Amino acid sequence: MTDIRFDWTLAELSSIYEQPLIDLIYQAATVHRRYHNPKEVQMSTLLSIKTGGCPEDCAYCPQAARYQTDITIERLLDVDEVIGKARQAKAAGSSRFCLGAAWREVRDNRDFDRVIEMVKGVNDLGMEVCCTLGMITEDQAKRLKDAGVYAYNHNLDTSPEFYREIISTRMYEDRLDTLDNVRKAGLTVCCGGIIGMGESQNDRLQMLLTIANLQPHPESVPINALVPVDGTPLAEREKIDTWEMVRMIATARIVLPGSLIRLSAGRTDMSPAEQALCFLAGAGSIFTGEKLLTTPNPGINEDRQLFDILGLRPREAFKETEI
Ligand code: SAM
Ligand code: DTB
Ligand code: SF4
Repeated sequence: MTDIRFDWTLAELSSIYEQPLIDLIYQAATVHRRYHNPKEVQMSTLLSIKTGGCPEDCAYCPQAARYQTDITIERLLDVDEVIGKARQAKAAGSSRFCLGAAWREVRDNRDFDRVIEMVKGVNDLGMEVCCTLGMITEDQAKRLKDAGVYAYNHNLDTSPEFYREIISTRMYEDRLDTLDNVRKAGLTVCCGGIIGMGESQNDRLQMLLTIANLQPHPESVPINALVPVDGTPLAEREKIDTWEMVRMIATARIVLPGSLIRLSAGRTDMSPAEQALCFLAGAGSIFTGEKLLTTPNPGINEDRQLFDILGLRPREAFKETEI
């Protein structure tokens, strides 16, 4: 039996990641079955509530104002529109609805008041509400919690070293501070990263190590494959090898036994068989719906077919991890 540990070392993570793939998947699947129901997959739907025009310089991101990308800039959506989309997502089987804004940070202004109204409305539908709004203070996080937010997403994205090559407008420390504020406010934490940006294996494992040493572990850990977008500095990056995605998910599964590992961005480039390997390796959550924030995602029909083939079913909202 694997205990939940907070003292992993890089050497341990490397030896897990580098073992023969067959053994790695088996080990990860064993942990997955010990802590979770392998037939249940959380379906989470994203909605970009404020799109583009972001002052940050995240090299992967189509929403950074400084890159010429083919997105439509949109101001903060109306509350009713957001609740309508959440209702549709719920009807399609989604249990979590995540509001994403192209903001550097949350400000105490009328826009934030409006987000609070959106949260209340979506929470009233019985869905887990998640927000990803950039950096946040403890007081702001508490306000979200009081309005009914269940989880806050803020990614570390990569290792502290490689981070400097990807983002210059904020520090790794700022990210850790936000995660701390989210935790102190009593929200659950959703924190993961991106692979395929040109980072080394060590960078990936360093990121995982930082996450694995957060106490408690984030309840949800999204592993994104870079979606290269024209106009961004990473537009020409090659697609990440699926085996690396599987290894990353499996390693995360093993070192974070109680967390839900999310097979996140990048599914449109994966075949059903490749995605099946990720579920076998311990992915217990996906983003559903035609769009992530600004880029395409497999539609609900495709995902229903995949679930039917594999014998998977959507996980209910507010379900405790089964241990
Ligand atoms: N602006 C907020 C922030 O940066 O925290 C919230 C939204 S931001 C788009 C959320 C996360 O999406 C990023 O931290 C990154 O991990 C992921 N992301 C953005 N663009 C991506 C891309 N092209 N491929 C993969 N993941 C991406
Ligand atoms: C996460 O880890 N991935 C999601 C969510 N958290 C906010 C975002 C992926 C964005 C992919 C690029 C886009 O659609 O704009
Ligand atoms: Fe802005 Fe977030 Fe995109 Fe960075 S990832 S440019 S902070 S929207």
